[in-house]
Amino acid sequence: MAKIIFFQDVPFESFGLEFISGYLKSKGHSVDLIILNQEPRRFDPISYLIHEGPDVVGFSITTIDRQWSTALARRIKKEPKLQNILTVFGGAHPTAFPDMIKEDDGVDIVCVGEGEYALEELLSNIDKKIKDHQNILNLQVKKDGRIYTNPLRSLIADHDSMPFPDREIYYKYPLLRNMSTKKFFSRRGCPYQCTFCNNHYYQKLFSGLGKYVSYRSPEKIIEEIKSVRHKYGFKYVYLAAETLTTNHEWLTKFLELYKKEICVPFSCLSRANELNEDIVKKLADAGCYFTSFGLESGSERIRNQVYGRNMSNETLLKAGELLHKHKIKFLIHQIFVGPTETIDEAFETIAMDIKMKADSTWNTIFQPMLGTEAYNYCRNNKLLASENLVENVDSLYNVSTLKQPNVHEISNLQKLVYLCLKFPKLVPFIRKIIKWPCNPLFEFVSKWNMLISYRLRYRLGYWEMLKAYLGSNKRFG
Ligand code: B12
Ligand code: SF4
Repeated sequence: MAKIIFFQDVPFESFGLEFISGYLKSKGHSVDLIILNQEPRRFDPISYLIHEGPDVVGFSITTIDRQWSTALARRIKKEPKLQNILTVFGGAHPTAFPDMIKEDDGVDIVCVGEGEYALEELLSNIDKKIKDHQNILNLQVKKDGRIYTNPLRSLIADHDSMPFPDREIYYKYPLLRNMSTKKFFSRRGCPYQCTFCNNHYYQKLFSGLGKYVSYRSPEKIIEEIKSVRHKYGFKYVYLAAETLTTNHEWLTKFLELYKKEICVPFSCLSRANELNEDIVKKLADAGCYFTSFGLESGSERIRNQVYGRNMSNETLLKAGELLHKHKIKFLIHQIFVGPTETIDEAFETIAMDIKMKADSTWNTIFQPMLGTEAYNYCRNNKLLASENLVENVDSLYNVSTLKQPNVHEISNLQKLVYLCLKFPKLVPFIRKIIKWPCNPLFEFVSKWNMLISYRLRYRLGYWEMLKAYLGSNKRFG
């Protein structure tokens, strides 16, 4: 049977790859994954591939992965002993920007949207010695210098009938296997239209192809949690979906089952407008110790007009109160250097953090992601410092790709949020020092904040926290 090897640069579990691997293995194909920074120093991907002889090499990439992944693909394509290997790219970046196939000569195939069926068809073709893959739905295929573009197939409708995500490909690495928190994925898609996120254009891209927001059944997730507990064990559970709290009926059923059958403390993502007294109480009652949600900006103008969040300060403050009341700790996600954001508006974010008494904050610098409305807004308003920066950026925490007043000051503020939240009296002083050049002290405060947030979410011990941090520094998220 055909063999595929995926490459990833740093250690985190990609649900996309776990779902794909589960499905491919159920059809008899051989799947492996290499996490480059978890291999010994002398590890050479090219020698490894020559030794293993896969048919396909796969990359699941977001925009920040474009550089390292296409560089490796180019090396593969140049190696005379690897001429039969096909390189396939899928995930958020190729879905938003399939044209990468034209720009990167190391890329043979890109997948737009879900990859389970498309990859299986490709591997089955290989098994049958079929060399033409130009007609596989969801794929764009390069052959003899021509690009063949195919329509999209329907979205997977019945997730319960699919195999469980395959964790084996990740858990051969002790760092991931031994994490005391294990993650579970409950649904695909998100119904909101925040302008900086991929979901609004996915909703358009997949319109007419089935339900964009689709849930696994509570029973099936509980079954998966039990099987992971039995096989690998865990102390805590992280229920990862863009937001767990959208559908109250589904959630109520899930929480009842969870409490009865699993009864282990868990954390989740939520959205402030989805939290009312009833649901927060149910979450707490079922063992939720931590949730995180987006404030994004303390300025209602930036939050609602620029980011399309459609959420008032009052809603956010109410959510904070309820979480405090029911003793669920919370982290606030927020974005600095948003398009047209002023210094005063950035300080409105700090004021909201303090008012809400957030337990922690997760602070990124705005990046206009290809395909999003926010990207178009920046391009149309000539806010992009360079069109290319967007594709070449490899961190969301340090560099703004916008040209507008106060980028320097607000980028510094993004690094000092921790101090503002812990010592509100320092805010006037921080207003002054953000004019200084960025320096190791600012960087340290920012890193410390990330460590603390990570520890809080996953209930890590200090040692576990440090190991996880060092392992995934660049993609901490
Ligand atoms: C969970 C999640 C994470 C997790 C896991 C990341 C991962 N790569 O799986 C963590 C917390 C680690 C994370 C980190 C980051 N994330 Co994130 N994350 C998500 C989230 C909320 C869900 C992803 C998911 O699991 N979906 C469910 C699975 C089943 O779908 P999927 O991953 O899309 O995979 C399917 C297809 O894409 C395809 N596919 C995927 N890979 C491949 C590979 C091949 C070869 C093929 C053929 C097909 C294929 O088949 C899969 C199954 O159908 C998405 C939002 C979203 N709606 O996608 C953002 C999202 C992917 N993240 C995003 C970002 C920006 C990041 C970070 C850069 C943030 C940061 N902190 O620095 C890092 C980058 C990490 C990385 N290198 O990938 C952006 C990416 C935008 C872009 N254009 O790049 C998204 C889209 C959110 C947004 N802002 O819009 N993230
Ligand atoms: S709620 Fe979160 S996942 Fe959903 S569209 Fe907004 S930013 Fe994206």
